Amino acid sequence: MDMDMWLSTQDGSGQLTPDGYTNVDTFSTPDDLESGGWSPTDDPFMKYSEDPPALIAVLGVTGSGKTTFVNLASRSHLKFILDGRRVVLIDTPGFDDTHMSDTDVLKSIAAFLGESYSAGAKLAGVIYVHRISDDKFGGLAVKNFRMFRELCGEKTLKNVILMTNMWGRVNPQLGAAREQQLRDEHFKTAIDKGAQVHRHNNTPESARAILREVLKNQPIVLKIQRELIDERKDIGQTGAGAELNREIRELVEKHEREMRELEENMRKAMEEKDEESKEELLEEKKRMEERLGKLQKDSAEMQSKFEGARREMEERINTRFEAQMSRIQAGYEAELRKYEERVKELERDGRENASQIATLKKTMAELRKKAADVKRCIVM
Ligand SMILES: Nc1nc2c(ncn2[C@@H]2O[C@H](COP(=O)(O)OP(=O)(O)O)[C@@H](O)[C@H]2O)c(=O)[nH]1
Ligand SMILES: [Mg+2]
Repeated sequence: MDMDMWLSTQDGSGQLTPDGYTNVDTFSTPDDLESGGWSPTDDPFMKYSEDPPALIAVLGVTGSGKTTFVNLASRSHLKFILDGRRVVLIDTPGFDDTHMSDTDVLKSIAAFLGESYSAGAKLAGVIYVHRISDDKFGGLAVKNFRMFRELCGEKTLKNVILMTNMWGRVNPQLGAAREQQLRDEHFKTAIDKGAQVHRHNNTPESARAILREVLKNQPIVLKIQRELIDERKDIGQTGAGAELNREIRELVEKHEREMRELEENMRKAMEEKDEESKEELLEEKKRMEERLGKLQKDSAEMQSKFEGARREMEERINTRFEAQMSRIQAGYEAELRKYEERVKELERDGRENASQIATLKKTMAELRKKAADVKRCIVM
């Protein structure tokens, strides 16, 4: 699998660099997000101080420059400290990845976002990357941007940065004209609801300026996070899941239409005894059938994949929850034992401590109740 969604470790010695980063000792962590190896609650980086780390997700078409930006902004560490703030950059695969189906891409992004939210980690913002060097906002851009909008929802757009890059590959005037067109068309509704457009010129300074812009934000809960955790929807029932479903259905229909046209042309070629065209059309038909088969398979597998992802996510959440609760329960029990000791001591000392003993016993009863409540949580 390509390493699009991952986090690496950080090393260094705790000193502040002139550009605002702090080098810190290794935060050891498994590095493969996609396999569920990284969990926000088990990672010491997340507990480094009381102030929760800022999670920033980076989305966009495959090849738009997400990984390059993430590496530049984080100095290849992905988890880092900038201006004293802990930051985690989340690199994602695009909805058009060559190695992963769109269903798998959504599955992995959704599971990660759901799990982080249930662990109490919120996002400081989302960066959507778009190449200004693209001469049009093509089909893949439209699809990725739609999925992005569905994942984020409307209310979180003020924490969204629409980042244009690859300015070096386009004449500046043309780039500026395209930028204006994006503002007027594809990005318009997002901008109207608070999204900001930023240029990135592929330098560390430019990447840091964008991070600092995101870090000003109040943390948010994305639409998909609310849907998965608060509303307990399946991935397929979320806005993003429904959008993907629609995209796939549309493509299947388009391919089926094209297939019928091909067959019609083949029939004509046969009537006209045009062997060459017939051969070509046969080839084309075979390719089309393959594409259609793949899409139909993806569509059919979608539901079961999404259900599997939900189950796995819940299992991971539960396991962590149980561990957390067990720790809390053990804490109460340890405290209770201390109280018991104290009561015994006071009882040995004589009757004049009766009121003190009564108070302690009341606290003990409360602690026992708390421990029992926590235990009930675990059993459920
Ligand atoms: N000129 C230019 N090239 C870039 C920029 N960002 C990425 N690239 C190149 O674009 C290609 C795809 O980038 P990558 O980060 O892998 O895209 P991803 O698929 O979105 O992660 C690579 O060859 C990068 O070197 C940029 O800001 N400017
Ligand atoms: Mg990448």
